[in-house]
Amino acid sequence: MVVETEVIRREYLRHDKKFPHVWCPGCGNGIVLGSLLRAIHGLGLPKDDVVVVSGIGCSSRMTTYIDFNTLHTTHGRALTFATGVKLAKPRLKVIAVMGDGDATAIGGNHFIHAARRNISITAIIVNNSTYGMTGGQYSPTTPYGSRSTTSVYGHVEHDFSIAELAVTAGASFVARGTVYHAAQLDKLLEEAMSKRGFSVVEVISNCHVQHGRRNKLGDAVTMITGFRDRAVPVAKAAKMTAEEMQGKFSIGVLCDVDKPVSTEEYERIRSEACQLKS
Ligand SMILES: Cc1ncc(C[n+]2csc(CCOP(=O)(O)OP(=O)(O)O)c2C)c(N)n1
Ligand code: SF4
Repeated sequence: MVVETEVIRREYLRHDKKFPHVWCPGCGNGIVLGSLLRAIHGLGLPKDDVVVVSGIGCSSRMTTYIDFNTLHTTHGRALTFATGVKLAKPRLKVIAVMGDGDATAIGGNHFIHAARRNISITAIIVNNSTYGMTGGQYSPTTPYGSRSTTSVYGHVEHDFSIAELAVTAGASFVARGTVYHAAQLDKLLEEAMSKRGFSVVEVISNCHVQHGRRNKLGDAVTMITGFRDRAVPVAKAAKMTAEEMQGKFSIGVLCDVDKPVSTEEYERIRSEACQLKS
């Protein structure tokens, strides 16, 4: 395991160029980064075949540190850039890393339509319930009643579930993990990256500096172990009542279906059109 970690560190990090990183000590983004690298390594994907695209936010800084083909793009537009890359080079493994604000507030429509289109991209959404980078404003996943810099007396809007939105919008594979369950997260990311079609992994993570501090949720360790206590495996959650699930969330695979994939459909139409022309 130590050797493996050393290999991953040496092989996949741009350690000469981009460290030290910008993340606060204890931020879950580091755990997600580790999981992403272990999953890519585990699948044996050649580095040149991997494209990682991100938007803007603390989590989106991930592309700066990793040695693949990377695109650090504009806020809310990671999936639009990723879609362009995938359409131009369908054989590449395209992964988009986003925060909850990036993916589901400013980028919300792009997220819904990437799922509906079922394009073969893996979306990793680091859900820390806040806009971490810009100082802790509320996002679509900030819980009702929570304090943030834009809801100092308690948030009056209701949060939604990113994973359930992805299922409804038509993604082929949807899973939810947490930064506490790192080994499970490695596996979920491997499954998502192996899937044809749009795959989504929502990762429940901690921003103890912005969301945690304002809501007295404790330090990084307290928040991360809190995920252990609140997470319920999907199969068990299905048998629990809404009251029993109060304050909890399910983890594991929420949806895994096979259906036509837009990149393949697009290739078919393209070759049919080329034949008609010749
Ligand atoms: C068009 C645009 N609007 C707003 C911003 C400012 N901005 C940068 S990061 C960010 C929020 C990031 O939050 P999230 O996506 O949840 O990621 P986190 O930092 O929590 O990982 C915002 C609003 C921007 N860069 N561009
Ligand atoms: S502000 Fe929050 S999300 Fe950003 S690096 Fe710090 S702990 Fe992580």
